Amino acid sequence: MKKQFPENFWWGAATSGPQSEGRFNKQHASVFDHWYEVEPEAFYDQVGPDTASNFYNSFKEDIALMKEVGLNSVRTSIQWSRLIDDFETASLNPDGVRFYNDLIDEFIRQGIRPVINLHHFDIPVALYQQYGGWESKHVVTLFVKFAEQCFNLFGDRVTDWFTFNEPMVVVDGQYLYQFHYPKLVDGKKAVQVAYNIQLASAKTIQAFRRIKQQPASRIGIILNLTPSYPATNEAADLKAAEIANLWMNQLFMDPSTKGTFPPALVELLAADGVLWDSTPEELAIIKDNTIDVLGVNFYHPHRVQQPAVSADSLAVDWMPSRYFEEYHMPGRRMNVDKGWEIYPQALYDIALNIRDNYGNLPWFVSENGMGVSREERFLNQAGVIEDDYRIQFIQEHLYWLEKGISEGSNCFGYHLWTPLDCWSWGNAYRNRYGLIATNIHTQVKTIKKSGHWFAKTAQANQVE
Ligand code: BGP
Repeated sequence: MKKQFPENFWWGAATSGPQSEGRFNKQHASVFDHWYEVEPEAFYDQVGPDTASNFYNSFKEDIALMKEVGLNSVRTSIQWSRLIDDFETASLNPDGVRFYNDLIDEFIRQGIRPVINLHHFDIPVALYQQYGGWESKHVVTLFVKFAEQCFNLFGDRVTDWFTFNEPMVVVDGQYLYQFHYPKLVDGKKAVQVAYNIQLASAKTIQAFRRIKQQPASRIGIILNLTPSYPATNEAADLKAAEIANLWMNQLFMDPSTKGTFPPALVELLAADGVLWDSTPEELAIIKDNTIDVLGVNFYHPHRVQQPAVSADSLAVDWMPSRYFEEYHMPGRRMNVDKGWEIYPQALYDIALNIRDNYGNLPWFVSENGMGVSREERFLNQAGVIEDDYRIQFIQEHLYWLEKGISEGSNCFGYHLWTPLDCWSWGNAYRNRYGLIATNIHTQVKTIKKSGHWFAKTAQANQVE
């Protein structure tokens, strides 16, 4: 059955500066440039952010391909370490200014709305080395200065801004579960980092409202929402799911939209002795500077259960996962290459949750996608990757999204991760997500079957 989407729906895709551009300005390194320099063997195929998908050199041709696959909007990010020369004063690097100006102009020239995000995990490594990165409130101040430069430089053309992509991944990856450099395990720091990022987001929104150049401009945050479903209806599993949702979803969602952290989470952290340092002035800034618009990255849900070992018996460093653990639900549908469950209905649950519990604020799917390895297996004789699994994945997610919209959820767009196969910290180039294939040796780009399908779907503004 055909499902029609609202008028002016955003049909788009998302990428980020560090994952697509390649290293063009060597004066400063982001944390990922540094990680790749010191530990290249950590990355599949040893392809790194120095090359990525060569977007810096080929952005004009790449944007033409994005147009061809039907995108009317694209999100990317501005790299702090590329735009800024001196992080303390936020003086500008001319190469960075030129590149991002040209990039934004080119998107607009080709009829694609540029959606700009300011932080995609890519803090300059110098700010780690000097201040401990997001552990420091001084870094919060420096980030706002960088953001102000972006609003002043590009705010005459860019109307859609986001402060952070997936702040939870910084907390989890860098401070708890060791999947992002520098791979620490420190619950106390993790909690402070979460707070500092939320503060940085609110202060950036405050600055944006002071200096925004166009009345229609708006700003938000991008959160990876992972609905946590309990293994059973028993009280202990329900409790585990409640805490998982508080930590993984509400920690950023509530202060970003309502201006306050969820009281149940604050109580839990305080009882565990890991609550952040905050001041009344900071909390007032968070309260007064909520978002205009929300981006939701959705890949997979969580299934959780009560942990086998009770929280009290764990004398180790504080970890949120002492209150919940993953439940391997029998029969769940998996993307085996990535190890993530495929459960499109969660997008409907998210849509109704935003409608019912978050004032039905405007939102869009800012990432959703399917990473598959060795896609050359699916090359046909004409040299096109026949990625029917990706088409099916998108179709199913759009089906549930449209159902949420038709029941009143205020969703205005769907962005796939990602336009061009690109690099990532967790994955390098192992699993490919793009509508357009990138040959990492030649940097030749070829539209996949899903790209042709996406163009038709966007054009019709409907999915079958
Ligand atoms: C999201 C990130 C993206 C992207 C994606 C796919 O969490 O915002 O940057 O990388 O996940 O993940 P991966 O590349 O690790 O498979």
